[in-house]
Amino acid sequence: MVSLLLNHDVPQWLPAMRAAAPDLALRVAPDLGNRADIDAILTWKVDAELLDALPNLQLLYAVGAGVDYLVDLVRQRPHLRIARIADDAVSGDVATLAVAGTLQWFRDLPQYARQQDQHQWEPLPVRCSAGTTIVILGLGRIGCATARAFQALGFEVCGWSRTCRSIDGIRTFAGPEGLRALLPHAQVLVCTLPLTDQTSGIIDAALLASLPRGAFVVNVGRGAHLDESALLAALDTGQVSGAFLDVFSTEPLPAGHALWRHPAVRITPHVASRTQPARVAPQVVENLRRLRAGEPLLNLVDPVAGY
Ligand code: OXD
Repeated sequence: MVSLLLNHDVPQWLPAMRAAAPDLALRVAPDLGNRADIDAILTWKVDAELLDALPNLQLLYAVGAGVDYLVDLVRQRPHLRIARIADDAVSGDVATLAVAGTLQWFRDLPQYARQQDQHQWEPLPVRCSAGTTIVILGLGRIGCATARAFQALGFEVCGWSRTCRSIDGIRTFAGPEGLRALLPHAQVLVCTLPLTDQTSGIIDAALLASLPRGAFVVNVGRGAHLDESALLAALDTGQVSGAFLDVFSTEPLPAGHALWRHPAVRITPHVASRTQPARVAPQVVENLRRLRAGEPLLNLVDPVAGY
């Protein structure tokens, strides 16, 4: 068996990996033991120095939903590969938060909470999901799960991705032209994109100006997708009527940041999903078996595309 270095949430991962593969040779960072033995590292963010200290390292196992933290490291070290976890529970959890963040705005729950504080019975106009268009940016596993979740609630759902994707029952668009065509219809814009050189800063002032007036913005991708100053400006003019943000350009979101106190912004502290080690340890073990056997690995990241 190959040797795996655990470099993330050891209290959860160690028992999960032991249960899935009792014979697996495990190391727990920072105790590397004989560094030359280590073939793979299971990690979220990782220091370049650690990778460079492991002469026989071949594989980075990414535990997070996004792999942008690892891609540059691997581009500079072409002998390394990245495998990612593939788990519908993770995509489902991100979808759930995107839907929850949207619905609280869509059904005026903050306003009703304020009214409840005052014992006020004052019905607001009811918005109808049929006829409301949700645009999902990114049609990977998470984007598809999110599109399906909104679709199940009766919204009109359209999806956008860099390259053409066809998804049963969802209208899909691709490339810059597809995005330009779609934005004027996006009453709700949900970002589930991977962070790459192409998608960094994609939600900028020009994009926000292309949305229908009063649109709602959801970001469960990465903070760097969104120009936060442009969002604040668009909120102040009413071009955007609200936002739900789980990710930020700086995390934790600095105390005193204007987003904290904007009344139309709802914030969660990067909690869209957490990989459950016990669920996914068997797929990690299978990939380590393949690594040892020289067989093709599953769920590899393309370092050129960045996801
Ligand atoms: C992520 C995660 O990649 O939280 O953002 O898993």
